[in-house]
This record gives sequence, C-alpha cells and structure tokens, in this order.
Amino acid sequence: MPTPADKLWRNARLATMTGDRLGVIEHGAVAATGGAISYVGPDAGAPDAAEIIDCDGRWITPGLIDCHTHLVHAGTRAKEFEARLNGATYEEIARAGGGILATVTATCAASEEELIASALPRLDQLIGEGVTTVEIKSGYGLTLDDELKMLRAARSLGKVRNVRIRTSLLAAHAVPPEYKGDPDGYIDLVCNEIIPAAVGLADAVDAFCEGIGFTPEQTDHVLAAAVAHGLPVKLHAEQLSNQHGAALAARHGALSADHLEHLDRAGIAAMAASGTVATLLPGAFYFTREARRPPVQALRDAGVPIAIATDCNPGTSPMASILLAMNMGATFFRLTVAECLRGVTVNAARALGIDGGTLQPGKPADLAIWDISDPAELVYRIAANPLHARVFAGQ
Ligand code: DI6
Ligand code: FE
Repeated sequence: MPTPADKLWRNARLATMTGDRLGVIEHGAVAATGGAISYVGPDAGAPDAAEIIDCDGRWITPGLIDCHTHLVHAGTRAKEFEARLNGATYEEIARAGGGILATVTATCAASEEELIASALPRLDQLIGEGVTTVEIKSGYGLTLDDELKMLRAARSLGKVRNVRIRTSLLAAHAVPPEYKGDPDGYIDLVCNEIIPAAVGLADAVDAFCEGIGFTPEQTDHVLAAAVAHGLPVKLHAEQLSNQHGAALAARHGALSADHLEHLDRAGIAAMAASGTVATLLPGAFYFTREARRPPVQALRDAGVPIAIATDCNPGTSPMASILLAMNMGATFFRLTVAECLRGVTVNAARALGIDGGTLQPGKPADLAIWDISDPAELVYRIAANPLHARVFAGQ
C-alpha cells in the first residue's frame, strides 16, 4: 500500500495547465503531501489521505501568479488621475516632477512598517482571488536605503500572509531629483552600490527603458551589472515608445520583457530566440488609454510565451485584480481563454523563473478551487470573484 497523502481534493475538474492548453482532467483529484503535489489524475486512481475534501465537481486550477506588480508603495495619485481627466498626459506630469517621483517622495517618507501596512489590503485582494505568488518591485525609493527598505517590506509580506513573494530590484525606474542632469551618475550608483547590496534581497533586477526612463545604453549597464551579480533580469520595454528594449533584454537572457505595446519584429525574434516571456499588462494599457495594442498575433506566431499581470501601481494601473487583468487581456488584446489562464499560471511562473503554475506531482501544492462550470467563466465575468477556496503549500 502506498503511504497515504496529507490531503486529497477529490470529485473535481482539473485545469492542470500542462501541454499547450488547459490540460483538463474531468473527474479528477489532487493530493498533497508535505506541501507539494503528490498526485494529479483521475479520481478513481487517487491515493488515500489523512484528510479528504469533496469538491462537488468544482474546478481546480493552480494558484494564480501575479508576475508584475508595484504593490509596495506609499500614497495615492488620485489627483494626478484627475489632472489627466482634465487633459494632462502621463508624460507631461512625469516631466513636471509628478508621476513616479510623487510616489517616490511618499515612499521615502514612509517607514518599512507603514509600507507593509499599506500594501496589505492590495495583497489581500489578490489573495482573495486565488493568487498564491506575487512579484513585487522596488523602484519608488531611488536611494540605496530606500530601495532596500522596499525590498525588505516586500519580503515581509510573505511572512504575514500565506503567499510566495518574488522581489525585483527596480532602482532604475526614474532619475532621482538629486541626479537630475546626471542620470549616468545615478546608473553608476545603481550598478556599483545598489545592485551589489540587493543580492540576497532581490530575486531579479528590472529597469524602465523609456524616453521618460533610461536609455538603452543605461539600461544595458544595469542589466549587465545584474547578470554579473548572478541575478536574472526583466525589463519594462516598449511601453510608450520603441526603444528596442526587448531585444536588449533578450541579449541578457531576460526572464521577461513587460508591456510591449510598441514591440517590433526584431524584438519578437530576439525574445523567441532567448525564451523571454512577453508579460502583457492590460491594466496599464487601459488606464493610460494607450492607443496601440501589443503585437499578440506575431508573438503567438513566433512561439513567445505570454503572461498577464496586474502591474498594480498608483500611477498607471491602480488595480489589484488578477481576474480583471485576465478579462482585459481577452477584451483588449484578444487573448483566448487558454492564453489568459496560462498567462497567470504556467507562463507567469516562467516569467519569474520559478517552478510552479501547473498541477503536477512535485510542484508546490498551491491551488485555487472555483465555483464555476467552465474555465471561461474566470475570464468572462467583470468584477466577479468565483473563488471557493485557496490552498497554499498544501494547507
Ligand atoms: N511603467 C509603468 O507603467 C509603471 N512603471 C513603469 O515603469 C508606472 C509607475 C508609476 O507611474 O508610478
Ligand atoms: Fe510596471
């Protein structure tokens, strides 16, 4: 007799996310032992378990993964939103010292404890939608101490809630006011001091390659420094203009290039060759009223894996709903149901360089159990939440 599992969820329908679509198993069961999945398959062949949960035919997916957020930050940009409604553009506001720098001022003034407390409601909203892994970027500190403070606050969130946190150092998010006129001086600080100090606190390094951010040359230095310190890289690329950032990121073996509305064919080919995930952020597309859609069909044709994330941030995507991000991915970007679901599970895991996002033996037993009759319902409804239960590390 095989040893019984710790827990067994039976009488379920599974979207395992294996293969190239949903990997559906009707009349399925999942077992967990020691926090990892120990069985996935037909109900009839399931092992015995210390605790057995009857799912009454509900659907089980892997716990969802939000692979791009700026969840830790202080303050609000509601007034800036109002100014935009009255005609100002995001870039005008940023150039006038508002935008990202307004959040930087508030974040530098906040203590680590205050950053944790203000991020918790946003994190809890994601958790309430079945999210079990969240990536969180720094980037509103822009000094050594404040960037590390943000990363520590992000890591602490994983101690006060049952959620996996992956951190990305985004020190190259904006030029801090004290380096106005000397952005290269700030890049030197990022490469020579902040990146080395973030080793152990950051799981990856990100940067904002953009007309209002950093040039491709400056970005190249940051990504090279990260790789030299053994840290994988990601990049905010081609969000507002085509800086050829995705191809640059791909040259550094990036896990993902994110946004990509202005991505060109050469960028797509470079991403395909390096296995870089395209992380699409429809919340930012919506909120900034971006006119151009990412080249989804060309990404598909090239076989570039697509992830979807909230980009939860106070300036361009004040949204902490992964389900809404999926709905927007379908409506705005014409992603299919399978693409939306793979975008917040298996491909999101890949964008973070982690093992997970599928229902397979040996993977973390992170599950979302849904009150739905078809997986399309997770993408179809607007501002609805059919989560029945969430399982983190088998619990
Ligand atoms: N792109 C974005 O959409 C966010 N950062 C970035 O590089 C915006 C961040 C903000 O406006 O606060
Ligand atoms: Fe972002």
